[in-house]
Amino acid sequence: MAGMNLGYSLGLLACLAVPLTAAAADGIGHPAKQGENPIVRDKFTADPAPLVVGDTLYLYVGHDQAQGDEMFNMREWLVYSTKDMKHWKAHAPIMRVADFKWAKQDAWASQAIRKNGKYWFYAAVEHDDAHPGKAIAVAVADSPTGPFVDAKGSALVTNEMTPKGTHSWEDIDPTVFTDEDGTTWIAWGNRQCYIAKLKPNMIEIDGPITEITPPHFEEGPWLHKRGKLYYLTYASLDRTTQRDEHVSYATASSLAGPWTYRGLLTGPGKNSFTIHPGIAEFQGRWYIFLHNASLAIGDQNGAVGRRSVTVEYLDYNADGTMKPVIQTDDGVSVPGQR
Ligand code: FUB
Repeated sequence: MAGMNLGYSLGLLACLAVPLTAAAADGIGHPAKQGENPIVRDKFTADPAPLVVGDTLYLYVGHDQAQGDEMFNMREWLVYSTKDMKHWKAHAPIMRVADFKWAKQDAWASQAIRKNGKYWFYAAVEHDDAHPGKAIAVAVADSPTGPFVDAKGSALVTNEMTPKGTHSWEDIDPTVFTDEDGTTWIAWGNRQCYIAKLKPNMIEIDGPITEITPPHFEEGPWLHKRGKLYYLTYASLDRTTQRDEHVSYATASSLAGPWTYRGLLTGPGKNSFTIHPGIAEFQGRWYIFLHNASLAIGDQNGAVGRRSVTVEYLDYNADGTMKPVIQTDDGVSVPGQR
């Protein structure tokens, strides 16, 4: 999102008239064909972050509430759940940015993880004037649907902790992953990508913060592992050839790196400058969640700050590389090809 052109976003507002698919009575305004994209149709949602707990996949999202030509207006995080990837249940909002007393605004990208019987929620917010710039918050709950409360009473990461960064909103979009040895790692960033370990208490950084910025890194990193390979998937922007963010990825044989750039995974999200990957294995199949701005709700068109989460199957080649993902309207309503 860095360097985004406001004139461009205003232009988008003028041309994004997409009819709303008829809503059904399942609480998320879903179309008749379960599993189609976008997943949620009665609210604008962005920055999807899946978490699998037993037979249920929980999907954490930011609530896009931009009005008119506002760029972003995000005040709370929502969670949805499914047991079959087709029928989704809406739960109460899990947290508002105002629940972090030290934060000013911006319920930006987040991810939840389970550890030691608790659910830990990491999220990007705007810090108050005590530590100007974006920051990473951590909250905790006993259940994946909350209620989540501020776990630390202060930021986990502030702008001063990454002094070599090129701008004040670099500390956004946390992704968390617990390795085989039980250590939880956190990666985040915008234009610069950082990685660090978390202490066992989950609310403090343990040791150094290392910069690992892969080619064309923009924001939205997501860590996952399949077999012996670690993946760092992220929103990318080749500023010489691309207008909107795509998704690219890198792989490594250890979270400490080195990371090998593997190229593009997806194209841009329809009508959206931003895109944001979230990856999970659920019931024997891999999925990638993304967002686009193709949905209209009433008289509100999709826009830079009115996005909608989607899901696609994610498949791998024999060498562990991920097969390119084509973004579809069908989503997982159809069997998909491996
Ligand atoms: O949703 C606000 C910001 O836009 C996120 O933090 C970025 O990943 C981008 O999607």
